[in-house]
Amino acid sequence: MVEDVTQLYREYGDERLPPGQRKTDRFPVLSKSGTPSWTREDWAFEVFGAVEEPLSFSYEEFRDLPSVTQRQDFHCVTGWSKFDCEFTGVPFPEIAERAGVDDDAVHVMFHAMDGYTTNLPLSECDRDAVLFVYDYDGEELPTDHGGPLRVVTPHKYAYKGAKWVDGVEFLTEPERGYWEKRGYSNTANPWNEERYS
Ligand SMILES: Nc1nc2c(c(=O)[nH]1)N[C@H]1C(S)=C(S)[C@@H](COP(=O)(O)O)O[C@H]1N2
Ligand SMILES: [Mo]
Repeated sequence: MVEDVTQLYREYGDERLPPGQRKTDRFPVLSKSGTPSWTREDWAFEVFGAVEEPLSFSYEEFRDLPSVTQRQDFHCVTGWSKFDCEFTGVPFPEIAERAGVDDDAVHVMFHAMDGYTTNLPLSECDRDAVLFVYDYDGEELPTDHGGPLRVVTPHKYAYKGAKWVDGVEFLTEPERGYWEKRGYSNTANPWNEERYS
């Protein structure tokens, strides 16, 4: 079953297409430094920081977690939006619950295999539309788009969704990720055009 979450824009604005964006039917690839290489055998996904129980998953273990398939929109800060992406993966709250997030955790840092990081307040990522994605349109997520595993954040510009994610860290203080330190908005709400800080 595919769950349609393309209506979440109603929380933020009147139009599905955020201001200053144009719709594309392609799915461009955007990466700070190319696609990292990895092997299925060595790949592991770690949950750590302010949690009761740090977790580690192999690719197969991750795929065995309860998953959902959602239809979502994708908004890049450089001005393109792609509607109706079909993503399959594990919702953020499923992971947070398994790790048991400490009461004093307020923030999250996502870590990726290319050295990329990105951050969000816990309250803004602990929602069902924030997915750890391994399949796109019913096929394994292409490596250029972040396979084996990436994050998607349909309520934020797409730089909040780390491709090649291999770690999620719970923090007791806010911190800034790769682009957030280099001039992109820390908050990244597309309907408010929060592009730069
Ligand atoms: N690990 C990692 N994740 C990343 C990036 C990156 O350079 N490295 N770029 C971000 C940016 S700016 C965008 S727009 C999207 C692009 O995703 P796509 O290449 O699948 O379109 O990934 C985001 N996640
Ligand atoms: Mo981007």
